[in-house]
Amino acid sequence: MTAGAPARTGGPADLAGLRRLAIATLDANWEHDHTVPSRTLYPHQWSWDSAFIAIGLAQVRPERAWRELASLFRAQWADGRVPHIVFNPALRVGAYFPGPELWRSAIAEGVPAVDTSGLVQPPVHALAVWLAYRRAPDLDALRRLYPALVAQQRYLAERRDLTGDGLACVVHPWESGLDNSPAWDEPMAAVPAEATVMRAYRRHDTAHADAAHRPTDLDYARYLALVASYRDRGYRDRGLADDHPFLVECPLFNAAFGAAEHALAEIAVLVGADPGPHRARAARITEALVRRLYDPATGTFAPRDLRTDRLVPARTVLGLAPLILPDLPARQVDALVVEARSARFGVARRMDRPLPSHDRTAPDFEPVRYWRGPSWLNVGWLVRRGLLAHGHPELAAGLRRSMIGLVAGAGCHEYFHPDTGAGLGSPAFGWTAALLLDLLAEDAGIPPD
Ligand code: 9WN
Repeated sequence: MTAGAPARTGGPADLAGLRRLAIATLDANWEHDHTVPSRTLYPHQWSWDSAFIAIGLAQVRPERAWRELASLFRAQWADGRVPHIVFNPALRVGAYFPGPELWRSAIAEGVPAVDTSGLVQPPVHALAVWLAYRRAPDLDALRRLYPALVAQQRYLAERRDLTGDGLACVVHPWESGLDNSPAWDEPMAAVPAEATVMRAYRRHDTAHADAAHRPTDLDYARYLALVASYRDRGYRDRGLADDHPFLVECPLFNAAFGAAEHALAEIAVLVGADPGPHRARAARITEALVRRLYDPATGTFAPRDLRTDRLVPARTVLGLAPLILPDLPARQVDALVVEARSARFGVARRMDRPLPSHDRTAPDFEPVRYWRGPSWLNVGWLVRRGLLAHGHPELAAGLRRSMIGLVAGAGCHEYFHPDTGAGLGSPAFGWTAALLLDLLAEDAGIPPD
């Protein structure tokens, strides 16, 4: 098939069927107070997954959307961090690797009663809360979540801005959400680890997905070394710059950080708080992103490795994420639109192939390996929002058609082959279903379920 071919999604009947598939996927992944990203690969609750999922649930299961967010924020730490995994205590040991016995969150201060990881993920939650509210207004839920969202931002601003430059840094590729992106190759090369370490563990992911579609054993050895480095300091952030081997300012993470302040300004008005400080912080984050992560030589954004103080050379889809900032200056918007339309990413009114996660002209582009080439709906959804925000409705429409076409062709897969559109990873993935519902909702005339 040609991925994204509009023919697959031509009639309202097709769209109604897709909508039913997405709802069934979310229903099947619902677990008492949250949605698992995947029953097999990721059976616990994940932070940015829950945010994307709530956006879709707000369309069809509004009460669940608010429960999803409430359960995630119940696991927020006293310092404001929202953990990237909230472990379900009912699951057997080994249901996911690395499980709670490796994270040992209870050793840290100010942790919730439930086991969690000690990392965070891109803070897309305030945006999700705002969008969920617009679809399914619940002022009490908004009032409860507002202080938690403010604390989440405060954690990032006060504990993760290691250089005082206005941006938050990530201390593990898992915090970026794009785990094995080529963007991390250079900073990860400095993390001491041997692939053979993995002989002592049993990876859970490769039992459920093709190993060729997943990160390598060397990647995992480094992931574990970074977890140990952070855990062994009790997940404290003070002093990270002295010896933690991975410290990076990521454009997607910081675009979400800025977009969160824009969303909080909207929410503040509704809950009777002052939106002014949120607007001021949003402006400072956008300014810092442009100053620190925009590369005029390439016309795109790139992560900055704080260990070398250099921008990483890989041109990945992370670089397009700042488009979601409504106050991104025209110069950077124009450059990112050129980048998005280039042969590297191929965004067009009529896209013949889906948006890849990495530059498809690069020698290290890998069409089936996770975040090193495949197409993912959450990133496409963010880029599409950015294109709409900056006055490019035709490109946004092309991207939307392409994403709907992927699910029409292959189902609610976790990721997709960026040439053929074949489904990869989990076949029943939460955010794919949820964000599809959000994309479909904009089409008038879809029959109700
Ligand atoms: C590690 C749950 C998560 C997503 C991430 C995605 C993947 C985990 C893994 O799955 O990461 O956090 O085990 O590979 O990369 O973005 O949140 O869907």
